[in-house]
Amino acid sequence: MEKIDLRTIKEQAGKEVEEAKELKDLDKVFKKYLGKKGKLAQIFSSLRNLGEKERAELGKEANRTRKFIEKKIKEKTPFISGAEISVSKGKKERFDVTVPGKKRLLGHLHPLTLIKRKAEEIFQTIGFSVVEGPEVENEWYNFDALNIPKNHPARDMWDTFYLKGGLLLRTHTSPNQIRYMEKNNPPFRIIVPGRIFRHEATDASHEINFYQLEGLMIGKDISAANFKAIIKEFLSKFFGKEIKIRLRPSYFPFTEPSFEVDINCLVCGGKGCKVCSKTGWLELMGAGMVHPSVLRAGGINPNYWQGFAFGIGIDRLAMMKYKINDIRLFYSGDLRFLEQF
Ligand code: YSA
Repeated sequence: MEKIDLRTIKEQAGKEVEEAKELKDLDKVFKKYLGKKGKLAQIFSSLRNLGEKERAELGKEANRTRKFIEKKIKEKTPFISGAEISVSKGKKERFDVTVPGKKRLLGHLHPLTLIKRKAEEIFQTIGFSVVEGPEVENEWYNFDALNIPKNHPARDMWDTFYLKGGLLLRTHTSPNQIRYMEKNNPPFRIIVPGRIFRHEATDASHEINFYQLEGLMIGKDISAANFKAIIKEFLSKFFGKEIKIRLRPSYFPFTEPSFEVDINCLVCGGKGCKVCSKTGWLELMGAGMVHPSVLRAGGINPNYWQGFAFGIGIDRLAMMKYKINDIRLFYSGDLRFLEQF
């Protein structure tokens, strides 16, 4: 008889705990079954009227029931109190003004973005407009229009990622020379910063994905001397001091003459390190006087107009500015590195 009572008590208490919606409901269940005058207390007090064996048996069972109900109430409490707190939020939430505040962590721009913006700012002060172009290009803009016809060995200068449908990931920012010339009449001076892609081996100064800043200035009698003056002006403003550079004759199908500009390595001060391949110089940009075929491809008459173009490696500019000895650090996602800028 008593055993059946205990089973019923267990079932009822369990059900009532389940159905409890507020803490005061749980409190009621507690009092009803586990309180001083609760159902279990009555059973415990009835034990004294029983024989030894029966008392031991029923006592054990009553203890198990008590533990069961206590556990149920304990498990349910956090669910109800959590809900009650969130319901009461806004209505009666109080702030303890003496609790120390949590420091807000502010993000910041990536070093390459900082360098890109700085370069844009300086070129704008010299009268250049900032233009953008697509990262996915076609062969016409990336190669043909730049005087690099199909099967021309010069295409191998750029290790290209080809996509489906005759498209590719641009291997330089130079396609934007054509895109801009098609839609604008000279004279003009523009820069086009952007991300580019090359399928090549990486090392301390080479990445497969990096950033360039294209420059193009077209006018009546723009010369290589103008190019040199502008680049020197840009570099001295960018680094805040006179910078040693050297122009080397080079070859690009889209410029004639062509040259490359090296900067005296600022990571090692020109002594030689892994960034400058122990030469003391780092190649910073390719440049030259725009080839007449390129002007024609852009719809500009080379008999009236001429100018220069250049492509600066933004990553290398950043390496020189911040004295970074490995380009791959920029793409490592390592916060210990990035937090320093
Ligand atoms: C040349 C003549 C022009 O009229 C206009 C632009 C140019 C530049 C040409 N389009 C070009 O891409 N030349 S380049 O292959 O020598 O790259 C230009 C610059 O990008 C390099 O001087 C270097 O600073 C950077 N660069 C090249 N490969 C790189 C790289 N930076 C990081 N990783 C790489 N793998």
